[in-house]
Amino acid sequence: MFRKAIVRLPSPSLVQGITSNPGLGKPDYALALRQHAAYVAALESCGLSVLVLPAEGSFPDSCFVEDIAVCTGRFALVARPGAPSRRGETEGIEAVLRTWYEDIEAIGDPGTLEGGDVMMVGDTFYVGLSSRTNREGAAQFIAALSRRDYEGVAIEMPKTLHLKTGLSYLEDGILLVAREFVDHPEFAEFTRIEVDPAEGYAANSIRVNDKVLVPAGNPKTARAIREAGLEVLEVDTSEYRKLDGGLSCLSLRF
Ligand code: CIR
Repeated sequence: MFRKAIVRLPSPSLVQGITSNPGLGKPDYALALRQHAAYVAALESCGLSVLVLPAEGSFPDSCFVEDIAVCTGRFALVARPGAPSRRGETEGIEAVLRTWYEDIEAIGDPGTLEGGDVMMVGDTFYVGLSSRTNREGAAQFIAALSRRDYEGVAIEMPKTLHLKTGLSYLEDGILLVAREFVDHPEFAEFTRIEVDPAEGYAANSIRVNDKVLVPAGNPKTARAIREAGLEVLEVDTSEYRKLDGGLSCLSLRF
């Protein structure tokens, strides 16, 4: 059960955020702000109390707050982004996390790890080895997990940005998988919902207590999740999609 979320407002510099797909165009900042407010309202409707951090203009991608920390039930981790332009985003997050956590660790040089590469399944944390999370960062995190009786599993990844770009755990043994992860042997035991290739962006959906937030405009995925017996809440993140960002990236939930 999640009770809290931390989000960061986007700043006007959002338009300079990293993207692998410039063809989608620049985000419309006014619309991004409205979508952010609706996202916060959606989290609140799932029972979370949401801390909204102020915009941070020097870091265009800083609204993707999921990447700069990992919040577990037993400790918090300050990440170390692999993207050089994002490295400074972690400054100040430890002080914020201190509100709830006494036990906080941090990834150290030469390790890099972004929270988008971490997927929690009960007491097991899958860690994607991506272009943003290196072996050293994953090893540091997995060591920190095992010191708290958690398990960590490093995952060799296809060329998706983050592990959760292509994979989302919806609880109850259900895993949402996009095509590149469908045959991944590590996830064979899950009840898998395969995302239609035309809706690949919806592989980044999030279970928040009794509901699953699904990006708007992905009807096949929304239907499949409903058919699995889960309640769906559609949330429009079109402006964040232009920067490869999705629903999970916009918050830390714990
Ligand atoms: C980036 O490339 O870092 C941002 N434009 C998007 C980050 C998305 N975060 C995530 O998937 N957890």
